[in-house]
Amino acid sequence: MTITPKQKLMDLLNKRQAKVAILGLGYVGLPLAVVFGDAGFEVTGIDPDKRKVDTIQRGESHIQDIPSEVIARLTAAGKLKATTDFSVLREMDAVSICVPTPLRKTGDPDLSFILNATGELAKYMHPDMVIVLESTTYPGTTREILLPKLGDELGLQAGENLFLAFSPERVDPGRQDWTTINTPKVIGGITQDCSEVAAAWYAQALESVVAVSSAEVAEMAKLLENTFRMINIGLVNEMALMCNRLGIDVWEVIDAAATKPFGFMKFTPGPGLGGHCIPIDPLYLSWKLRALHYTARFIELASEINTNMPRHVISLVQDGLNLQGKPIKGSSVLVLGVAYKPDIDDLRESPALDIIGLLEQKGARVSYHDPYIPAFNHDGQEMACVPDLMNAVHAADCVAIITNHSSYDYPAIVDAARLVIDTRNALGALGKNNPKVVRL
Ligand code: SAJ
Repeated sequence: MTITPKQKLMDLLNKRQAKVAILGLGYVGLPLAVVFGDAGFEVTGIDPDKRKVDTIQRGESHIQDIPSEVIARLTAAGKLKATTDFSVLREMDAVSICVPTPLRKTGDPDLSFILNATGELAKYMHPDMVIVLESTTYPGTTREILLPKLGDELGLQAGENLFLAFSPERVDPGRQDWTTINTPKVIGGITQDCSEVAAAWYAQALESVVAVSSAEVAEMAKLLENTFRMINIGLVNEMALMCNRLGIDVWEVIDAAATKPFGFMKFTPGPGLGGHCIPIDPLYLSWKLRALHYTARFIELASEINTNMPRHVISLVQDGLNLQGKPIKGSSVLVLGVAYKPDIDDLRESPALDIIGLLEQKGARVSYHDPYIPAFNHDGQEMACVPDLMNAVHAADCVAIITNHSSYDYPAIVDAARLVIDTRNALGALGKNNPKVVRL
Protein backbone atom coordinates (compact mmCIF):
# COMPACT_ATOMS: atom_id res chain seq x y z
CA MET A 1 0.00 0.00 0.00
CA THR A 2 1.51 3.41 -0.97
CA ILE A 3 2.21 5.78 1.90
CA THR A 4 0.50 9.18 1.55
CA PRO A 5 2.43 12.46 1.85
CA LYS A 6 0.54 13.10 5.11
CA GLN A 7 1.59 9.75 6.57
CA LYS A 8 5.21 10.32 5.47
CA LEU A 9 5.29 13.73 7.13
CA MET A 10 3.54 12.48 10.26
CA ASP A 11 6.15 9.75 10.51
CA LEU A 12 9.00 12.26 10.27
CA LEU A 13 7.32 14.41 12.93
CA ASN A 14 6.61 11.54 15.28
CA LYS A 15 10.21 10.34 14.97
CA ARG A 16 11.35 13.97 15.44
CA GLN A 17 13.39 13.62 12.28
CA ALA A 18 11.51 16.44 10.54
CA LYS A 19 13.71 19.48 9.95
CA VAL A 20 12.20 22.46 11.78
CA ALA A 21 12.54 26.17 11.00
CA ILE A 22 11.31 29.08 13.13
CA LEU A 23 10.86 32.35 11.22
CA GLY A 24 11.36 35.23 13.65
CA LEU A 25 13.55 34.87 16.76
CA GLY A 26 11.83 37.21 19.18
CA TYR A 27 10.08 36.60 22.53
CA VAL A 28 7.82 34.02 20.79
CA GLY A 29 10.11 32.40 18.21
CA LEU A 30 13.20 31.77 20.32
CA PRO A 31 11.38 30.00 23.19
CA LEU A 32 9.55 27.90 20.57
CA ALA A 33 12.86 27.01 18.88
CA VAL A 34 14.18 25.92 22.28
CA VAL A 35 11.26 23.62 23.08
CA PHE A 36 11.49 21.96 19.66
CA GLY A 37 15.27 21.61 20.04
CA ASP A 38 14.83 20.13 23.52
CA ALA A 39 12.30 17.68 22.05
CA GLY A 40 15.05 16.39 19.76
CA PHE A 41 14.29 18.18 16.49
CA GLU A 42 17.06 19.86 14.51
CA VAL A 43 15.92 23.50 14.56
CA THR A 44 17.04 26.36 12.35
CA GLY A 45 16.06 29.84 13.50
CA ILE A 46 15.78 32.38 10.68
CA ASP A 47 15.74 36.12 11.30
CA PRO A 48 16.76 39.08 9.11
CA ASP A 49 18.31 40.72 12.20
CA LYS A 50 21.97 39.61 12.03
CA ARG A 51 22.56 40.68 15.63
CA LYS A 52 20.00 38.16 16.89
CA VAL A 53 21.47 35.45 14.65
CA ASP A 54 25.05 36.17 15.73
CA THR A 55 24.03 36.16 19.41
CA ILE A 56 22.49 32.71 19.05
CA GLN A 57 25.42 31.42 17.00
CA ARG A 58 27.68 32.53 19.86
CA GLY A 59 25.59 30.36 22.18
CA GLU A 60 23.97 33.36 23.86
CA SER A 61 20.38 34.52 24.34
CA HIS A 62 18.83 37.95 23.61
CA ILE A 63 15.51 37.01 25.24
CA GLN A 64 15.03 37.60 28.98
CA ASP A 65 13.17 34.31 29.50
CA ILE A 66 15.84 32.13 27.85
CA PRO A 67 19.16 31.75 29.70
CA SER A 68 22.24 31.77 27.47
CA GLU A 69 23.29 28.37 28.77
CA VAL A 70 20.20 26.85 27.14
CA ILE A 71 21.23 28.30 23.78
CA ALA A 72 24.82 27.19 24.32
CA ARG A 73 23.69 23.65 25.11
CA LEU A 74 21.40 23.37 22.08
CA THR A 75 23.85 24.90 19.60
CA ALA A 76 26.66 22.66 20.92
CA ALA A 77 24.39 19.62 20.52
CA GLY A 78 23.62 20.61 16.92
CA LYS A 79 19.93 21.01 17.79
CA LEU A 80 19.80 24.75 17.17
CA LYS A 81 21.41 27.07 14.70
CA ALA A 82 20.46 30.50 13.41
CA THR A 83 20.82 32.22 10.06
CA THR A 84 19.66 35.22 8.07
CA ASP A 85 19.56 33.06 4.94
CA PHE A 86 15.97 32.12 4.06
CA SER A 87 17.11 29.67 1.37
CA VAL A 88 17.67 27.03 4.07
CA LEU A 89 13.87 26.71 3.98
CA ARG A 90 14.18 24.48 0.92
CA GLU A 91 15.49 21.70 3.23
CA MET A 92 12.80 22.20 5.90
CA ASP A 93 9.76 20.02 6.63
CA ALA A 94 8.04 22.10 9.37
CA VAL A 95 8.03 25.89 9.64
CA SER A 96 6.55 28.15 12.34
CA ILE A 97 6.11 31.86 11.53
CA CYS A 98 6.57 34.06 14.61
CA VAL A 99 6.80 37.62 13.31
CA PRO A 100 5.32 40.86 14.71
CA THR A 101 1.86 42.16 13.80
CA PRO A 102 1.87 45.81 14.90
CA LEU A 103 -0.52 48.60 13.91
CA ARG A 104 0.22 51.26 11.35
CA LYS A 105 0.14 54.91 12.42
CA THR A 106 -3.37 54.97 10.89
CA GLY A 107 -4.46 52.33 13.40
CA ASP A 108 -4.85 49.71 10.66
CA PRO A 109 -3.15 46.28 10.87
CA ASP A 110 0.42 46.14 9.61
CA LEU A 111 0.81 42.74 7.94
CA SER A 112 4.14 43.62 6.33
CA PHE A 113 6.11 41.19 8.52
CA ILE A 114 3.72 38.32 7.70
CA LEU A 115 3.80 39.20 4.00
CA ASN A 116 7.62 39.36 3.93
CA ALA A 117 7.99 36.04 5.75
CA THR A 118 5.38 34.39 3.53
CA GLY A 119 7.02 35.80 0.40
CA GLU A 120 10.41 34.40 1.42
CA LEU A 121 8.89 31.04 2.36
CA ALA A 122 7.04 30.82 -0.96
CA LYS A 123 10.38 30.95 -2.79
CA TYR A 124 11.55 27.75 -1.12
CA MET A 125 8.30 25.84 -0.53
CA HIS A 126 8.18 22.19 -1.61
CA PRO A 127 5.44 19.54 -1.28
CA ASP A 128 4.68 17.91 2.07
CA MET A 129 5.55 20.77 4.46
CA VAL A 130 3.64 21.78 7.57
CA ILE A 131 3.44 25.56 8.10
CA VAL A 132 2.08 27.17 11.27
CA LEU A 133 1.42 30.91 11.64
CA GLU A 134 1.73 32.12 15.27
CA SER A 135 1.49 35.87 14.80
CA THR A 136 -1.68 37.37 16.25
CA THR A 137 -3.86 38.58 13.37
CA TYR A 138 -7.43 39.01 12.17
CA PRO A 139 -9.60 35.93 11.48
CA GLY A 140 -9.09 34.77 7.91
CA THR A 141 -5.43 35.77 7.53
CA THR A 142 -4.16 32.18 7.23
CA ARG A 143 -6.72 31.24 4.60
CA GLU A 144 -6.86 34.55 2.72
CA ILE A 145 -3.18 35.55 2.76
CA LEU A 146 -1.00 32.49 3.37
CA LEU A 147 -2.98 29.78 1.54
CA PRO A 148 -2.89 31.49 -1.91
CA LYS A 149 0.84 32.29 -1.66
CA LEU A 150 1.99 28.97 -0.17
CA GLY A 151 -0.60 26.72 -1.83
CA ASP A 152 -2.67 27.77 -4.82
CA GLU A 153 0.07 29.83 -6.51
CA LEU A 154 2.55 26.95 -6.11
CA GLY A 155 0.16 24.20 -7.13
CA LEU A 156 0.10 22.78 -3.63
CA GLN A 157 -3.14 21.52 -2.12
CA ALA A 158 -3.94 22.13 1.57
CA GLY A 159 -4.56 18.81 3.31
CA GLU A 160 -2.92 16.84 0.49
CA ASN A 161 0.68 18.00 0.08
CA LEU A 162 0.56 21.22 2.13
CA PHE A 163 -0.41 21.31 5.83
CA LEU A 164 -1.21 24.89 6.85
CA ALA A 165 -2.49 25.98 10.28
CA PHE A 166 -2.71 28.83 12.81
CA SER A 167 -1.64 28.57 16.45
CA PRO A 168 -1.86 31.68 18.67
CA GLU A 169 1.19 32.52 20.78
CA ARG A 170 0.50 32.75 24.51
CA VAL A 171 3.87 33.96 25.72
CA ASP A 172 3.81 36.36 28.64
CA PRO A 173 7.40 37.65 28.94
CA GLY A 174 8.80 37.36 32.45
CA ARG A 175 6.22 34.82 33.60
CA GLN A 176 7.77 31.78 35.24
CA ASP A 177 4.67 29.68 36.01
CA TRP A 178 3.14 29.48 32.51
CA THR A 179 5.78 29.11 29.80
CA THR A 180 5.89 27.99 26.17
CA ILE A 181 6.15 24.30 27.07
CA ASN A 182 3.30 24.08 29.62
CA THR A 183 0.76 26.62 28.35
CA PRO A 184 -2.02 24.82 26.44
CA LYS A 185 -1.61 25.51 22.72
CA VAL A 186 -4.60 25.97 20.41
CA ILE A 187 -4.06 24.85 16.79
CA GLY A 188 -6.46 25.05 13.84
CA GLY A 189 -5.80 24.12 10.21
CA ILE A 190 -7.10 25.03 6.79
CA THR A 191 -8.47 21.46 6.64
CA GLN A 192 -8.97 18.70 9.18
CA ASP A 193 -5.81 16.99 7.92
CA CYS A 194 -3.90 20.27 8.32
CA SER A 195 -5.09 20.55 11.94
CA GLU A 196 -4.06 16.94 12.59
CA VAL A 197 -0.54 17.26 11.16
CA ALA A 198 0.16 20.61 12.85
CA ALA A 199 -1.16 19.31 16.18
CA ALA A 200 0.96 16.16 15.86
CA TRP A 201 4.06 18.33 15.29
CA TYR A 202 3.47 20.60 18.28
CA ALA A 203 2.47 17.67 20.50
CA GLN A 204 6.04 16.36 20.17
CA ALA A 205 7.31 19.38 22.13
CA LEU A 206 4.44 20.92 24.11
CA GLU A 207 2.59 19.44 27.08
CA SER A 208 -0.91 20.27 25.87
CA VAL A 209 -2.16 20.85 22.32
CA VAL A 210 -5.81 21.77 21.67
CA ALA A 211 -6.74 21.03 18.06
CA VAL A 212 -9.72 23.06 16.79
CA SER A 213 -11.65 22.68 13.54
CA SER A 214 -10.22 25.58 11.56
CA ALA A 215 -7.57 28.29 11.39
CA GLU A 216 -10.32 30.88 11.87
CA VAL A 217 -11.38 29.37 15.19
CA ALA A 218 -7.75 29.49 16.39
CA GLU A 219 -7.28 33.08 15.14
CA MET A 220 -10.52 34.19 16.80
CA ALA A 221 -9.79 32.40 20.09
CA LYS A 222 -6.64 34.48 20.51
CA LEU A 223 -8.51 37.70 19.79
CA LEU A 224 -11.19 36.75 22.32
CA GLU A 225 -8.49 36.15 24.96
CA ASN A 226 -6.92 39.57 24.52
CA THR A 227 -10.12 41.48 23.76
CA PHE A 228 -11.54 40.08 26.98
CA ARG A 229 -8.63 41.65 28.85
CA MET A 230 -8.74 44.97 27.03
CA ILE A 231 -12.49 45.41 27.58
CA ASN A 232 -12.34 44.47 31.26
CA ILE A 233 -9.46 46.85 31.81
CA GLY A 234 -11.59 49.50 30.07
CA LEU A 235 -14.45 48.66 32.42
CA VAL A 236 -12.40 49.14 35.59
CA ASN A 237 -10.88 52.30 34.15
CA GLU A 238 -14.39 53.66 33.68
CA MET A 239 -15.24 52.52 37.22
CA ALA A 240 -12.28 54.65 38.37
CA LEU A 241 -13.66 57.67 36.50
CA MET A 242 -17.12 57.09 38.00
CA CYS A 243 -15.77 56.57 41.55
CA ASN A 244 -13.69 59.73 41.17
CA ARG A 245 -16.90 61.66 40.52
CA LEU A 246 -18.73 59.89 43.33
CA GLY A 247 -15.91 60.37 45.83
CA ILE A 248 -15.66 56.60 46.34
CA ASP A 249 -12.37 54.69 46.62
CA VAL A 250 -12.33 52.53 43.48
CA TRP A 251 -9.51 50.35 44.84
CA GLU A 252 -11.56 49.42 47.90
CA VAL A 253 -14.57 48.76 45.65
CA ILE A 254 -12.55 46.38 43.46
CA ASP A 255 -11.03 44.58 46.44
CA ALA A 256 -14.50 44.15 47.92
CA ALA A 257 -15.92 42.81 44.63
CA ALA A 258 -12.93 40.47 44.31
CA THR A 259 -13.96 38.68 47.52
CA LYS A 260 -16.68 37.05 45.44
CA PRO A 261 -15.30 33.53 44.89
CA PHE A 262 -17.15 33.01 41.60
CA GLY A 263 -18.45 35.01 38.68
CA PHE A 264 -15.96 37.85 39.04
CA MET A 265 -12.39 38.37 37.80
CA LYS A 266 -10.25 41.17 39.24
CA PHE A 267 -8.76 43.80 36.98
CA THR A 268 -7.23 47.06 38.19
CA PRO A 269 -7.48 50.58 36.76
CA GLY A 270 -4.35 52.36 35.62
CA PRO A 271 -2.90 55.27 33.65
CA GLY A 272 -3.70 53.61 30.32
CA LEU A 273 -3.10 50.44 28.34
CA GLY A 274 0.38 49.51 27.19
CA GLY A 275 2.13 46.57 25.59
CA HIS A 276 2.30 45.07 22.14
CA CYS A 277 -0.69 42.76 22.62
CA ILE A 278 -3.64 44.05 24.60
CA PRO A 279 -4.09 47.53 23.09
CA ILE A 280 -3.40 46.22 19.58
CA ASP A 281 -4.86 42.73 19.03
CA PRO A 282 -8.54 43.75 19.50
CA LEU A 283 -8.12 46.46 16.88
CA TYR A 284 -7.22 43.75 14.34
CA LEU A 285 -10.67 42.30 15.03
CA SER A 286 -12.58 45.60 14.87
CA TRP A 287 -10.75 46.48 11.66
CA LYS A 288 -11.80 43.18 10.04
CA LEU A 289 -15.42 43.65 11.13
CA ARG A 290 -15.53 47.22 9.80
CA ALA A 291 -14.71 45.78 6.38
CA LEU A 292 -17.84 43.65 6.87
CA HIS A 293 -19.88 46.73 7.81
CA TYR A 294 -20.09 45.76 11.47
CA THR A 295 -18.99 48.07 14.30
CA ALA A 296 -17.33 46.24 17.19
CA ARG A 297 -18.74 48.68 19.73
CA PHE A 298 -17.30 47.12 22.90
CA ILE A 299 -13.79 47.20 21.44
CA GLU A 300 -14.10 50.76 20.17
CA LEU A 301 -15.57 52.05 23.43
CA ALA A 302 -13.00 50.27 25.62
CA SER A 303 -10.21 51.52 23.37
CA GLU A 304 -11.53 55.07 23.70
CA ILE A 305 -11.68 54.82 27.52
CA ASN A 306 -8.21 53.23 27.82
CA THR A 307 -6.69 55.72 25.40
CA ASN A 308 -8.14 58.59 27.39
CA MET A 309 -6.68 57.52 30.76
CA PRO A 310 -3.43 59.48 30.30
CA ARG A 311 -5.52 62.67 30.06
CA HIS A 312 -7.28 61.73 33.30
CA VAL A 313 -3.88 61.36 34.95
CA ILE A 314 -2.94 64.87 33.78
CA SER A 315 -6.12 66.22 35.38
CA LEU A 316 -5.11 64.52 38.67
CA VAL A 317 -1.67 66.14 38.48
CA GLN A 318 -3.27 69.50 37.72
CA ASP A 319 -5.73 69.19 40.63
CA GLY A 320 -3.01 68.03 43.01
CA LEU A 321 -0.71 70.94 42.15
CA ASN A 322 -3.65 73.33 42.29
CA LEU A 323 -4.32 72.34 45.90
CA GLN A 324 -0.78 73.52 46.61
CA GLY A 325 -1.35 76.75 44.74
CA LYS A 326 0.94 75.69 41.89
CA PRO A 327 0.09 75.83 38.20
CA ILE A 328 1.17 72.79 36.18
CA LYS A 329 3.09 75.22 33.96
CA GLY A 330 6.59 75.51 35.30
CA SER A 331 6.12 72.83 37.96
CA SER A 332 8.55 69.91 38.06
CA VAL A 333 6.94 66.48 37.69
CA LEU A 334 8.88 63.25 38.23
CA VAL A 335 7.34 60.25 36.45
CA LEU A 336 8.08 57.02 38.34
CA GLY A 337 8.11 53.97 36.05
CA VAL A 338 7.82 54.25 32.25
CA ALA A 339 7.71 50.54 31.24
CA TYR A 340 4.22 49.42 30.17
CA LYS A 341 3.84 47.19 33.22
CA PRO A 342 5.77 46.50 36.43
CA ASP A 343 9.15 44.75 36.58
CA ILE A 344 9.85 44.59 32.85
CA ASP A 345 11.96 46.74 30.51
CA ASP A 346 9.43 47.06 27.65
CA LEU A 347 8.24 50.53 26.65
CA ARG A 348 5.97 49.57 23.76
CA GLU A 349 2.70 51.55 23.78
CA SER A 350 3.43 52.55 27.37
CA PRO A 351 0.94 55.17 28.66
CA ALA A 352 3.89 56.84 30.43
CA LEU A 353 5.03 58.11 27.04
CA ASP A 354 1.67 59.82 26.44
CA ILE A 355 1.66 61.22 29.97
CA ILE A 356 5.14 62.72 29.58
CA GLY A 357 4.11 64.33 26.29
CA LEU A 358 0.89 65.76 27.72
CA LEU A 359 2.68 67.14 30.79
CA GLU A 360 5.23 68.86 28.56
CA GLN A 361 2.44 70.29 26.41
CA LYS A 362 1.07 71.90 29.60
CA GLY A 363 4.45 73.42 30.33
CA ALA A 364 5.55 71.10 33.15
CA ARG A 365 9.26 70.35 33.59
CA VAL A 366 9.21 66.54 33.29
CA SER A 367 11.82 63.98 34.34
CA TYR A 368 11.52 60.23 34.87
CA HIS A 369 12.96 57.33 36.81
CA ASP A 370 12.72 53.67 35.83
CA PRO A 371 15.17 51.02 37.09
CA TYR A 372 14.66 49.00 33.90
CA ILE A 373 14.96 51.80 31.36
CA PRO A 374 18.15 53.92 31.45
CA ALA A 375 17.06 56.10 28.52
CA PHE A 376 14.66 56.24 25.59
CA ASN A 377 14.01 58.28 22.48
CA HIS A 378 11.51 61.00 23.27
CA ASP A 379 10.49 63.19 20.30
CA GLY A 380 13.84 62.58 18.64
CA GLN A 381 15.80 63.45 21.77
CA GLU A 382 17.30 61.01 24.24
CA MET A 383 15.55 61.25 27.60
CA ALA A 384 17.63 59.72 30.39
CA CYS A 385 16.58 58.30 33.74
CA VAL A 386 17.37 60.69 36.64
CA PRO A 387 20.62 59.52 38.24
CA ASP A 388 19.49 59.80 41.87
CA LEU A 389 15.93 58.77 42.64
CA MET A 390 15.53 60.21 46.13
CA ASN A 391 17.16 63.52 45.17
CA ALA A 392 14.70 63.76 42.29
CA VAL A 393 11.75 62.90 44.57
CA HIS A 394 12.84 65.60 47.02
CA ALA A 395 13.22 68.19 44.26
CA ALA A 396 9.97 67.52 42.39
CA ASP A 397 6.80 69.52 42.91
CA CYS A 398 4.92 66.33 42.02
CA VAL A 399 5.81 62.62 41.78
CA ALA A 400 3.53 60.59 39.48
CA ILE A 401 3.65 56.80 40.01
CA ILE A 402 2.84 55.49 36.53
CA THR A 403 4.39 52.01 36.67
CA ASN A 404 4.55 50.37 40.07
CA HIS A 405 7.84 48.48 39.87
CA SER A 406 8.20 46.30 42.97
CA SER A 407 11.76 47.55 43.63
CA TYR A 408 10.61 51.03 44.70
CA ASP A 409 10.72 51.96 48.43
CA TYR A 410 7.25 53.50 48.48
CA PRO A 411 7.23 54.59 52.17
CA ALA A 412 10.49 56.50 51.60
CA ILE A 413 9.11 58.06 48.43
CA VAL A 414 5.91 59.24 50.12
CA ASP A 415 7.97 60.59 53.00
CA ALA A 416 10.27 62.61 50.76
CA ALA A 417 7.69 63.82 48.22
CA ARG A 418 5.64 67.02 48.31
CA LEU A 419 2.82 65.52 46.22
CA VAL A 420 2.28 61.99 44.90
CA ILE A 421 -0.16 60.98 42.16
CA ASP A 422 -0.66 57.24 42.62
CA THR A 423 -2.18 55.75 39.43
CA ARG A 424 -1.58 52.12 40.48
CA ASN A 425 -2.50 52.03 44.18
CA ALA A 426 1.20 51.36 44.66
CA LEU A 427 1.06 53.05 48.08
CA GLY A 428 -1.86 51.00 49.37
CA ALA A 429 -2.89 52.17 52.86
CA LEU A 430 -0.06 54.74 52.82
CA GLY A 431 -1.94 56.59 50.14
CA LYS A 432 -5.37 56.56 51.80
CA ASN A 433 -6.50 59.81 53.46
CA ASN A 434 -2.99 61.18 53.00
CA PRO A 435 -3.13 64.93 52.23
CA LYS A 436 -0.16 64.73 49.88
CA VAL A 437 -1.38 61.73 47.92
CA VAL A 438 -3.88 61.84 45.05
CA ARG A 439 -5.07 58.38 43.95
CA LEU A 440 -6.62 57.32 40.65
N1 SAJ B 1 -3.36 46.47 32.85
C1 SAJ B 1 -4.24 47.24 33.61
N2 SAJ B 1 -5.08 46.60 34.47
C2 SAJ B 1 -5.10 45.23 34.60
C3 SAJ B 1 -4.19 44.47 33.81
C4 SAJ B 1 -3.34 45.11 32.95
O1 SAJ B 1 -4.25 48.47 33.52
O2 SAJ B 1 -5.88 44.72 35.40
C5 SAJ B 1 -2.47 47.14 31.92
C6 SAJ B 1 -1.01 46.89 32.18
O3 SAJ B 1 -0.49 47.86 33.06
C7 SAJ B 1 -0.41 47.02 30.78
C8 SAJ B 1 -1.51 46.51 29.87
O4 SAJ B 1 -2.73 46.59 30.64
O5 SAJ B 1 -0.13 48.35 30.48
C9 SAJ B 1 -1.31 45.07 29.39
O6 SAJ B 1 -1.05 44.32 30.53
P1 SAJ B 1 -1.10 42.68 30.52
O7 SAJ B 1 -1.02 42.23 31.93
O8 SAJ B 1 -2.23 42.22 29.71
O9 SAJ B 1 0.30 42.30 29.91
P2 SAJ B 1 0.72 41.96 28.45
O10 SAJ B 1 0.47 43.04 27.48
O11 SAJ B 1 2.12 41.48 28.57
O12 SAJ B 1 -0.27 40.78 28.06
C10 SAJ B 1 0.23 39.49 27.93
C11 SAJ B 1 -0.68 38.85 26.94
N3 SAJ B 1 -0.06 37.66 26.44
C12 SAJ B 1 -0.20 37.38 25.13
O13 SAJ B 1 -0.83 38.06 24.37
C13 SAJ B 1 0.47 36.18 24.66
C14 SAJ B 1 -2.01 38.49 27.57
O14 SAJ B 1 -2.75 37.61 26.71
C15 SAJ B 1 -1.83 37.82 28.87
O15 SAJ B 1 -3.12 37.52 29.42
C16 SAJ B 1 -1.09 38.76 29.78
O16 SAJ B 1 0.22 38.86 29.19
C17 SAJ B 1 -0.98 38.20 31.19
O17 SAJ B 1 -1.83 37.36 31.55
O18 SAJ B 1 -0.12 38.68 31.90
